[in-house]
Amino acid sequence: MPNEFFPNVPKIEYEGPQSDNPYAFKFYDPDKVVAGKTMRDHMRFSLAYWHNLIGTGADPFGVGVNIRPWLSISDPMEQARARVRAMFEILEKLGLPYYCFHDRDIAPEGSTLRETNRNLDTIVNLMREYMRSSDARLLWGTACLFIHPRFVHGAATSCNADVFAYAAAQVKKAMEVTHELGGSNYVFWGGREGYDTLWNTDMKLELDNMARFLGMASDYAAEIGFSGQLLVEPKPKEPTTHQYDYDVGNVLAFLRGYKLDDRFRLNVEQNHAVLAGHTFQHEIRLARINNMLGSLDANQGDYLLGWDTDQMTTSLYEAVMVMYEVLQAGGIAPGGMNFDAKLRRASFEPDDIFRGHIAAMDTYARGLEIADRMLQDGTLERFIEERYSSYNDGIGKEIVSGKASFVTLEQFTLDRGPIENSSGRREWVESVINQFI
Ligand code: XLS
Ligand code: NI
Ligand code: NI
Repeated sequence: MPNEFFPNVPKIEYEGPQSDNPYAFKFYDPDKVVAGKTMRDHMRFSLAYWHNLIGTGADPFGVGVNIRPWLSISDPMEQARARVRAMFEILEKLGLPYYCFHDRDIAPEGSTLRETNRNLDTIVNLMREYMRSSDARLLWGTACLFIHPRFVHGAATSCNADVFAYAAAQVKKAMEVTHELGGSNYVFWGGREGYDTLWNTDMKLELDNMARFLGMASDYAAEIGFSGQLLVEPKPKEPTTHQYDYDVGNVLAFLRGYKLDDRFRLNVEQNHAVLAGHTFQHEIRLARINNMLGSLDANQGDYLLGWDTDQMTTSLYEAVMVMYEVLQAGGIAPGGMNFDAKLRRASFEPDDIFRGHIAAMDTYARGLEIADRMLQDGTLERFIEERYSSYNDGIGKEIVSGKASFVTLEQFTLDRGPIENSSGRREWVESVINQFI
């Protein structure tokens, strides 16, 4: 077990709910079988390279505060190598089965794309070596098309065709390395694919170009034999005022409109759902019932703040919602639950990386057990079935089987007396959930 950067942190084991050891799981017991699968296989937890290995804790009002020994190494490639060592130490100690990265998280840019690609290859080879003696696998790769100044107007939706070309070349390489590392998915998050004002924007061209870009990307994935899922990650705003991948509903309409919906699924994030004015459950449900649920960015936003705080999930209620949907989707594989989450700025010590992940992993583990008990019990599902039972026969059956028309529905209604409704019982339903929690 590597022990270079976190000498105070042991391998994190399951000790049970009574444990007061901060470096132990209280509820996440990876080998425990729930609903026919181990917790490890249900969750498919993943570490986000950017938040843990790159993030400094800087915010718009203050400088970086995080104590991260590898970040003080001045040679960029040496630092990149140290970050790989630090990542595998975190993965091994937490027993995390997956990780995710942006191309530019793992290796620095050179002066040309050719040089940048060479840097990337060096680090990818190093990662492949580490993966030989580790169980950790790549959940997804992605390309960072938003930090460098060239992406000031976006990437695929930039007004500058040279930038479109650069972005395509960059994504081509990012897909290749994701494939080389055996990635299960590839993610498109349009970091600046949107606009700040329509008064300088050709919206039609930008949307058409985004579709062209995604089409070319999926053609290229097929060309290199990458059979992982291609995922679009919706987000309504930030950094642009209006992001085109606004929410699940918008992305669905976009993909269908451009006939791309059979090539992509969705990577749904809690904080983005909240920013779009939805619950996470709403976004997961909408993706699930349209057979578009691909993977989850498992974090939590602050309901009092209007930006993407990317917090570690500690709300049990949130976790129950998530696992209730995931269980009903039949699982999240080949996607997973990626901790696209950073520690609060005041949690700046290296060991907080472990405490934060333990907190989130335990929260989802409890969420899983609670959701499983809810589904086994079936009270809510029976209530819903009963609530819609008018569609099982009579006029309801005619409606859902497509036999009814406005004429037959008028005939049915014209001479009938008052309609009877029954209560939706929201308060009771929510108290049933509390009984399970
Ligand atoms: C930012 C996004 C980003 C994606 C990966 O808000 O969540 O982190 O998950 O590019
Ligand atoms: Ni994300
Ligand atoms: Ni985010």
